[in-house]
Amino acid sequence: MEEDILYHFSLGTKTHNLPEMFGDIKFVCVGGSANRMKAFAQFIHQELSLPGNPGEIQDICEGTDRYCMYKVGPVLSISHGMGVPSISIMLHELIKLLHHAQCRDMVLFRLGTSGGVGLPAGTVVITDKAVDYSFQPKFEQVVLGKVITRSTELDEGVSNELLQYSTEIPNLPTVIGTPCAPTIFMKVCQGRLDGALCSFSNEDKLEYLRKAYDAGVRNIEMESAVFAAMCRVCGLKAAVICVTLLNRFEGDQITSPHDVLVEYQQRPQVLVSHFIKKRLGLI
Ligand code: R2B
Ligand code: URA
Repeated sequence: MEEDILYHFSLGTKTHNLPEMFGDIKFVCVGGSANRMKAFAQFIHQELSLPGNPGEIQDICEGTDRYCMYKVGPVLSISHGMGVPSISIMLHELIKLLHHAQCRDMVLFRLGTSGGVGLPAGTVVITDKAVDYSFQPKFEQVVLGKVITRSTELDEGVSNELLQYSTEIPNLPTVIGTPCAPTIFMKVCQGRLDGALCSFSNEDKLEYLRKAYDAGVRNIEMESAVFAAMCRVCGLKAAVICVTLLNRFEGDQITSPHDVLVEYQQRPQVLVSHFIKKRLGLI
């Protein structure tokens, strides 16, 4: 392409010098919420002891309100919204951005939230592979009316490194597990009884969760399957780190107080920050 406009980032190959802006990126961190990814960028700024005021970091995508993006030294922090369509649009533009910027040897992380399956709230789950609604490690997409199936395995080396670092951090209960990532809506596809519509019983729900647990599923969220599939097919090293907000065997509604949920959501950030500092030789 003579020119590539990354419309949802408000960036382009003719309007911006992408190699100069992004060429030194080594760690790309994505997560659903714009505020959380801004907080992560500010946290990493402090953790890496970078010059300047973390409170003044600029949203690179401020020309659009679709996603937010912050660059902090070699770390890029981006929001992706909720669900497969939203994260897919972001990932297509992100992967092209990294290509245009000639970035090399990066690691990508999804830092997220999830419902635990047999795990207490606050547990950090590092993903080995994401599974679909039938607990298969695949992501299916319809392209030109045909189903394309892609593998959802993540980088084993990065996941094991993260697990090892988790033991060095206090109060960070962490496991390696499989998230179930049904591609559609949180309430129905995750077997919740509290949707506006619900066509199954509590027994049906518990039976589904038990089957999931027996298949190795330890949490349920919405984006890791497409994230894993796209990174894998593009040859990018990637990991998914999601904290559980509740144990789905015990309920469907997220009832923990706000401050407790905020602390839970910092746990994946603390782990990824530790990984980045280790890789940079800062600790
Ligand atoms: C986890 O949390 C969100 C839904 O509440 C969704 O983005 C996900 O995967
Ligand atoms: N995010 C989800 O997708 N499901 C949950 O249960 C909690 C957070």
